[in-house]
Amino acid sequence: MSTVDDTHGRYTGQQLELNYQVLYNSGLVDAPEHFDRCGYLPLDGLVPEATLKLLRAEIDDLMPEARRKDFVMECMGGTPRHMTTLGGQIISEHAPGVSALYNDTRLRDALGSLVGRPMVPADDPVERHVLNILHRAGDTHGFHTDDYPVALVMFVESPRCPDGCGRLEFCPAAGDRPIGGGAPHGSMTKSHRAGDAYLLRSDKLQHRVQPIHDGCLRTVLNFAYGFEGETVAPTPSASLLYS
Ligand SMILES: O=C(O)CCC(=O)C(=O)O
Ligand SMILES: [Fe+2]
Repeated sequence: MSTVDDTHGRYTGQQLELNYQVLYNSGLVDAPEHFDRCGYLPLDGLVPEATLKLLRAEIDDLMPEARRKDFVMECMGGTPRHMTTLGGQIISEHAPGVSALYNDTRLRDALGSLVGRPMVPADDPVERHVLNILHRAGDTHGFHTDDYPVALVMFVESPRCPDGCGRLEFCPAAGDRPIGGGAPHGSMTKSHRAGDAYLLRSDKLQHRVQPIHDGCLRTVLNFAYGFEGETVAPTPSASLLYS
C-alpha cells in the first residue's frame, strides 16, 4: 500500500504500485516476438495516478540533488544533452521506494515474460534507475544507445503540447543488423502520456528524445535491465550524465 503524508503531500517510503494488468494483458498476441522484431513495446497506463502523485512529491524533494547537464556527448557521436538528471545512487539513498520497485521480482519477471528472456538487475548502481527531466525550451536527450539491453521507461510527466514535442525517436544503430533479423526500419517516433511506459531494446536501437518546447515538462524514470548470463560493456555515458 502507498502512503502520502496528508500534511505535506510527501512520499513516506511505502510501496509504489503499478497496474500489473498492463503487463499481463499487453494486448500483443506474441509480445516476445514483437519485441524481438521491433525492439519497442508500449505499456500504456502502467503507472497509476496514485503512484504518479508519490513520484512527483519524491522528485520535488530530490530536486536540490539534481544535476544540470548541457554538453555534447562525444562517445555517442557528438549528440547533445540538455537535461536535468538524478542518478541511481542518489535515488537509492533518498527514494528507497523507487529502488524497491526496481528490485521487485514480480515486475522483473513480468517484464522478462514480455521480452521473452529472463532479466537481471543492472550491476551499475548509477545506471540501474535514473530520472531524466526535460524542463527548459530546447531540452533534449540526444541520440544514443544504452549500455544495458532493456530499458523500462515510465512517464511521470509528458508534454501535452499540441505540436507533440518530446517524442521518443528510435532507429537501428548504424552498422547493426536489424534485431530479430527482419527488414530494417527507418526512424520511428512515439508519443506518450504521463502514466504510460514502454520497453525498448535500448542497446541495439539508437534512440533520442526530441527537443521540448517552452513551458513543457517531460520527466521519466528509466529502469535498466540486463539479460541473465550476459555481461555488458560499459561506456562512459552513464557517469557523464548522472554524476
Ligand atoms: O526519455 C526517454 O524516453 C528515453 C530515456 C533514455 O533513453 C535513457 O535514459 O537512456
Ligand atoms: Fe537511452
